[in-house]
Amino acid sequence: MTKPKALVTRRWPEPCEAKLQESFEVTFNRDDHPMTSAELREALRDYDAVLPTVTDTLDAGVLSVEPLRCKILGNFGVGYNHIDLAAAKARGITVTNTPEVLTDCTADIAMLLLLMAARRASEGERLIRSGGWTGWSPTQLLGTKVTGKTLGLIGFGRIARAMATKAHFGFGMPILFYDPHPPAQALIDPLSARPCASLEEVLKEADFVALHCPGSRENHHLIDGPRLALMKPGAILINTARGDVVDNRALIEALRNRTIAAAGLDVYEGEPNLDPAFLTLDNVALLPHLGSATWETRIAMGMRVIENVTAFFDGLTPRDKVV
Ligand code: 8YV
Repeated sequence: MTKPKALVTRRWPEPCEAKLQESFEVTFNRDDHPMTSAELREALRDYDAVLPTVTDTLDAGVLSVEPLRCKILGNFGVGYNHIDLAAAKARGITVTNTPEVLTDCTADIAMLLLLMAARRASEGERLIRSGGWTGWSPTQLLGTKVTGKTLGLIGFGRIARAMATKAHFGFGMPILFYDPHPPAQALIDPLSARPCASLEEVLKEADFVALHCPGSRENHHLIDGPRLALMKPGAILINTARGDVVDNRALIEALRNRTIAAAGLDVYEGEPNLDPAFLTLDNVALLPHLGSATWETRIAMGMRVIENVTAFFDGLTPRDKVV
């Protein structure tokens, strides 16, 4: 039997690339460049399966290609805001993602950013690297205590709950959350987490606010200027979800005017071209979309994509079918 043809849009860890080749005739993007719309359109014409990542914009225009050969988009990642699901569905293309395997590592990055922003870690490292550190002093780089402070979560899915577990049991943090589709009570109770009736309630009450909602049209600029203004003056915002969940200009203003104390960001509007004003602010910790970036997790993500596309070509419903 001939193997289905698959295109991997970006380089994967080697064990995943090797495994994929066992069952597919695979083309790799050897130099790992982000693919253009034209390349993606060509891929949809030439391959049975296209295995994209967050850097591939598969919008209605790209998905309108004729003739269409692609039958499945096996996304390497849990978020699929870069794929127009309605357009994929209309073209009869199955879409899968990779939930669960990146939950802990993404929550770890959210916790890392929380600690970095609260304890001014980036500023400290910059001071040392610049050669400007003249020694310890009682008032140098004073930050905000983390232990015992209240953590507010926007969205209470898997990653938010993993973050809550680390914060609550590791740092004694009481947990608040807002989620229009909350999980089962049995998942809330062990964390002693308090559901809030509105997003605004979380913003007003929490010392740290971490965003864990999906990137989507509905959540575009969910955190805007008026909502940032509701946060406590000493509060810190953490975003490991998607850049456009936050109005980045409004956040820059809030950080500049110290309406909030600080932020920790892993994702940006228009990334990798983040607003240069972020680079002028000391009270923001910046990471380059590292949420799931561990060997263990990236290998597990690749293997999960392989599991999904293999099931699909075996005539089964893939475990992580989105549409
Ligand atoms: C991925 C992520 O690395 O899975 C997601 O949604 O944001 C990241 O952890 C990236 O999206 C890969 O496509």
